Amino acid sequence: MHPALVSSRLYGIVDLGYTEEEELEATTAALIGGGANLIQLRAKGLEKEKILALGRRIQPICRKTGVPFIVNDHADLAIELDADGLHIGQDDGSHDETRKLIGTEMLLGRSTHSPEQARQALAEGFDYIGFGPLFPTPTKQGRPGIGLEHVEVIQQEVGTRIPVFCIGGIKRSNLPEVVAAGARRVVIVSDLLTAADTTEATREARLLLGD
Ligand code: TZP
Ligand code: MG
Repeated sequence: MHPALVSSRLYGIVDLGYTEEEELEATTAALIGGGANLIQLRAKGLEKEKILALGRRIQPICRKTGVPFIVNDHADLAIELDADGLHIGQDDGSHDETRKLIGTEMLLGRSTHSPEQARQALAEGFDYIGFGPLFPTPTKQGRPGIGLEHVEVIQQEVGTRIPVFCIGGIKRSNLPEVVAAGARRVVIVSDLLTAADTTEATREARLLLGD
């Protein structure tokens, strides 16, 4: 397991679908302050120049606090921003061709939507995976929830080798159920970003994840 990820439990995403541009630094700091162990910049539909500018504001905060900064989708932007990692989806190319672009140092994560895809990502050599959406979520429209039934087996088979972050519709309110189903690590987007106090919400999520 990548050393930077061994103790990771909660993966926070600064998603421009929820976060106002002016709030970028404050939201990043709030997620980190509350205990998020990784930060991703996700800006679906924005132009690359724009994402680059946003990334330049987030990256230094992550660097200063020692929290890995992950860029969604764009290998070139991850390189340009001197990010700690890149996250790609099922349709964004193979592990090997992406690894060639970003070099050996950066973390490389993959979204997976089934047990087969999770096993495949481990076999290909990804550093971590997202597994879900567990529940349908407005943050990723058009994808059915895969439910909790495979969480335990994937945590055992894949999650003991590389971090498995369960994702999709996870909230503080259902987190106990997700943990009881076998999840050890999670990504939570909207529940943290729409909370009245993101720092406090993040802290609560960390507590609910347990030791
Ligand atoms: N990939 C699978 S579900 C999802 C992504 C990016 C969105 C998760 O967001 P939320 O708001 O925590 O459901
Ligand atoms: Mg993608």
